[in-house]
Amino acid sequence: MSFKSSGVPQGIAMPSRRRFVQGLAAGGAIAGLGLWPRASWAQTAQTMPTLRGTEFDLSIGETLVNYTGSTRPAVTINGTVPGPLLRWKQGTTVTLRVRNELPRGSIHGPDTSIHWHGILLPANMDGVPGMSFDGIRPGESYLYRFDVKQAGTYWYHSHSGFQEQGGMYGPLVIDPDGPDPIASDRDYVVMLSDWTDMNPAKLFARLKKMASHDNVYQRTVGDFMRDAERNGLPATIADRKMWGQMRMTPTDLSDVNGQTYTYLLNGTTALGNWTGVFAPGDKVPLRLINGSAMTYFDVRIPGLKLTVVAADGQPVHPVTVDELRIGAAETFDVIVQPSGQDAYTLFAQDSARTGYVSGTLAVREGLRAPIPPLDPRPILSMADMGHGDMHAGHDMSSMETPQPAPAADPHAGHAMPGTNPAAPIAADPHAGHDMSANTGAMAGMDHGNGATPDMGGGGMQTHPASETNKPLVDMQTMAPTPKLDDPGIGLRNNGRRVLTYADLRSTFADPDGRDPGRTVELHLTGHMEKFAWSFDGLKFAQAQPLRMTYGERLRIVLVNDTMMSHPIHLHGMWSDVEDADGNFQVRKHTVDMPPGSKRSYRVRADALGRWAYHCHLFFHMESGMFREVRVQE
Ligand SMILES: [Cu+2]
Repeated sequence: MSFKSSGVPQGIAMPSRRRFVQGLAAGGAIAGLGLWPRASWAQTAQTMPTLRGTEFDLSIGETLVNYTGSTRPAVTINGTVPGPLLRWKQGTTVTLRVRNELPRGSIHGPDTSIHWHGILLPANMDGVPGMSFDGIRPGESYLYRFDVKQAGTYWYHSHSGFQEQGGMYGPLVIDPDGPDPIASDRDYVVMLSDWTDMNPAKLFARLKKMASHDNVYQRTVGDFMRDAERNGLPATIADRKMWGQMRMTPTDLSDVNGQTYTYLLNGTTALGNWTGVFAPGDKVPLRLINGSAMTYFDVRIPGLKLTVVAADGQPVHPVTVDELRIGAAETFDVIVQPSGQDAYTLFAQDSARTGYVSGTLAVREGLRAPIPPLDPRPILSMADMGHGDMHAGHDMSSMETPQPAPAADPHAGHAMPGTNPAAPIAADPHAGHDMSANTGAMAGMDHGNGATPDMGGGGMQTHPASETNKPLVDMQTMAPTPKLDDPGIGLRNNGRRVLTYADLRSTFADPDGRDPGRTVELHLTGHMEKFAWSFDGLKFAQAQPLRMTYGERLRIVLVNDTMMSHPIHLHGMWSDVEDADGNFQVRKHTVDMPPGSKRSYRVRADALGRWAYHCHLFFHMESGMFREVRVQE
């Protein structure tokens, strides 16, 4: 029966498909409407909808949710945010029938798709419209069927329109066909995400118009006086002038933050208090998934150590830490062993310290432990942005010690393409160094051989010609380094042992074994004020696909020329991250790139077809930090 013949007015969803998902305990306003068909006050682990087996029916629809006191339409999978936990088994073939039941006129429509993040599969099963798949039109279905080759913790999400920001994501766990390294009676998925009441398309429009909207934390006159007293007036004036010329402030840490977002843990807010029940002494595996659109979370459980045993679904040598940063789209499996307290708080604050979500591990439902305060707001330093230690002795950070710049070139400066190179940018007398001589003949940046690249050993960083004098590039890094052992901005010297990328070591050797046959260098570029993001200064529409030959092993070197972190995700193939010496270190599907970093990974081009390659910060991808990778015979 169609909408028309059923007499349901178009533009209004079928009531049966609308369902209230309660995230905020202050949701009494909805109760007043008398619409509580199947409300859940707190989505506990016990009630997280889980689908197991090899055959799955998933319905994409619109569902009313309330996380803030206001009721909004979310785009949902089988009616919930997140969608159901899918539990597959390695070695089976799964069949997933995904039906587009978005109502006509939905702000989230019309087409939809599901991408299985980090899963090896044929290109036409990857779910990216415009690549090897056309998307799923209203009222239609798509049949996904593929062999499950891997095990571990993953997730899935829409790759259409703004649906991922609108609530369309869910956890995915694949049980191994052999013994499970983290087998346990109870393992919990902890899926973190960011919700906004805004129409995501309008949020994107706001970013384009006023990228700094959420960065309301301008430094004050008081800060200026304090810095002047400590560092001297000329240095302080030069510092402020430099930041002014970069059109940002040292407190710009994220584009969208707690000013706009309500953070969710398994689809509920901190007030909803998701609770995982444990028996004292149990080893409890937690499968941390960052399913957010734009948020880096710093996660810890005061009173408990986190033993990290897997990253992006793949096992790593166990490493025990107090805290970890999880970038958008990354997953970490950690094991905790609670004992001695009845309740512990699982605390996840955003990296800019503008908000948090929390849940509880407890011996029974209904308990709580204290929730720690947000950490102090970090301040960016020049070293954070890979510009070397321009201000030796000038500590720009009042809250943390800047990283020593390992490759501090005395000429390390900071270039802003398109600005007058003669204009001094900072106190550094060498700043303003004309970069054009270095950027001439680097088009493509394909070095043609697999020789271990210079990963920040001291030379001045070169830049692709396509990045020079481009309106969409507002800065370039001059002395980037891998920063693998850097906990990250806001996490240094905080008294806690924080996971770094250097800690992540796969339990297996390089699964390919060959040295890369060639090296491709790509720069992550952007213009803060225009909210324009790209690879090599070229937006997706302007760029040629990155071509790979089927079967080849190549090295990708990423250089982050921006002041933002970017979690970079290659579809269809693994990203085998190298250490600073170019040796295989850890297998991932999403590689975090902090500001001023230069990191490399190996790719085996073993999947034919057209694949998406992009920043997993949703609005960065939308604004152009996206490339097609084409693997051909
Ligand atoms: Cu990005």
